[in-house]
Amino acid sequence: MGEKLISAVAIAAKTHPRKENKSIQYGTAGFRTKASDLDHVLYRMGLLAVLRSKVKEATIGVMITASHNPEEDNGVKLIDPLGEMLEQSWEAHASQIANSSDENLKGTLDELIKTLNIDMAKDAYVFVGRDTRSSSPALADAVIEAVTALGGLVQDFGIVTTPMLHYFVVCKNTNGEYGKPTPEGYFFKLSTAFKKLRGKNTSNGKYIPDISFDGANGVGASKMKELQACISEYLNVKIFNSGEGRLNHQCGADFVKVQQKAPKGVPTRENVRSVSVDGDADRIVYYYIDKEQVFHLLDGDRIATLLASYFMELVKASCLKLNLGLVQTAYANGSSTNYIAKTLKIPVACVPTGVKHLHHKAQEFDIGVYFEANGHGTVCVAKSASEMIAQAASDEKLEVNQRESAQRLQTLVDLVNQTVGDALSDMLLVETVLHARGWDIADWLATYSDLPNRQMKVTIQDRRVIQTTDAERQCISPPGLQETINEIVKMYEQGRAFVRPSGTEDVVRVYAEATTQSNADRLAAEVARAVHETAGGIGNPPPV
Ligand code: G16
Repeated sequence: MGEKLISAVAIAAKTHPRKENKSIQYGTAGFRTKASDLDHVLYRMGLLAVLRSKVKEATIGVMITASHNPEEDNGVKLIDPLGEMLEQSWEAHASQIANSSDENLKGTLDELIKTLNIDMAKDAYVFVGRDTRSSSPALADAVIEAVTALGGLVQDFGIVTTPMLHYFVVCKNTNGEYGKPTPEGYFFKLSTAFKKLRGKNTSNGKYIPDISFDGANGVGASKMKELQACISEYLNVKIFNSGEGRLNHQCGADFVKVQQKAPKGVPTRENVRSVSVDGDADRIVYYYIDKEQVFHLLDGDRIATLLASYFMELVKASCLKLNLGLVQTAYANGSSTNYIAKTLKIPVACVPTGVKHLHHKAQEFDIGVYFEANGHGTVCVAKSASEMIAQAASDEKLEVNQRESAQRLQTLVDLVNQTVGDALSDMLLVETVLHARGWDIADWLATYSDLPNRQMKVTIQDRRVIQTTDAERQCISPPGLQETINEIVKMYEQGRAFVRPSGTEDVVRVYAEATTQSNADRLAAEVARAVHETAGGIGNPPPV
């Protein structure tokens, strides 16, 4: 086995050398940077995936994508055995291996193998998937070469959405209990649950089974086509931005959420529910244009509240003693948090950005609904809760209504990709709830009113100088910045603002909300200027 490691490291230096002395960190969602800087990182992540697989004695996933970032970027995230994001303690190992010099790589790996007591004689299995970026095939090859060099077995799924790969990994490691680890298995599971929940009536009340789908010119579009083939009699999906334009360029979930406008490439159809997904289809936002041509966004907060309220309704109707909670980040609109706590009366928690944080918090509940405002989220159902639901669903002694509610809840759980946010599964969940309630999109919007908000980006010399605490709501470095933000925020009615370094782009993000759009815009601009002045801004300060 030692020989395999020696030759794998030799291949690293010869074929996948670390060309520059640039440091890179495993961030919010793995490594992300210019694709041209990633070859050595991907090869090394192939090596790490083998080590992880040996430690966990399970299949590990490697997804090559830069999701919402522009086409020229790329990235990689590792997927743990139950389809979750890589365990946090291993992020440090990943960064250490990625940043090691070619000469030190063998020493770094030896050290890790020794410290973690990894039995190199164990087998290793790695699933690989990639998005549609032109740089992705070569990066996938680098991963595959590394896994093979270390004696691991690879299954290459080619172009898939990120959540599909997460799903394959959990299916494989639970011996099919969660479903079949194939694209067909994935589409079958989702479409079967969706059709069962919908029944024969595709319309209901104000609900019309017609939707526009913005695929961000990425993998989401082709996978939506495959899903559509299974559900076409139940939902009419018109697909746009399916690869004819540039990936994520003026389209996709991130563009629609941040710019608060409709994407390019999707014809306006008044009052029609429309969705935008991102470059690897793990995020989704809804929007529509009303007859006055006003754009309305229904983001991750809206999806969270809709799903949580429906799950709660079914839990109550089936008389199950299950605790349900909702997890958000600082980006959640203040109105949504109020609505959850005061109207829905559901416990709500706030954690730092990154689905890994939300996912773990959500697992503390029997049913944990989590969503980032940007549309990234899902529902986690504890094993014990699933068992209770299944038991109630088949309990002949229960009243019919109680039992049927439990049956519906059980099928709803089947429609969820519990491993990670999944744009396709989330869309079918939202469509299920709207259909069940007989709602059109305006009814959904009417549940509460968002506070106007604005997001901005500031480029500074080194974004690591910005450090935060309290789920990123308070800035503790550089000194004095939080005090300045507090002074600015005080001037705005219901004003709220925070800053944080992005984990996927080389920028500092600024979020602000207030009672009017012009105030939210001005508040964001003033805070952005404070960041620029205090934290080493590059270029001209943002205009206020
Ligand atoms: C990733 C993460 C999300 C996060 C987003 C932005 O999304 O998975 O949890 O909200 O990046 O992160 P940041 O503000 O740190 O750049 P995606 O869709 O790009 O994988």
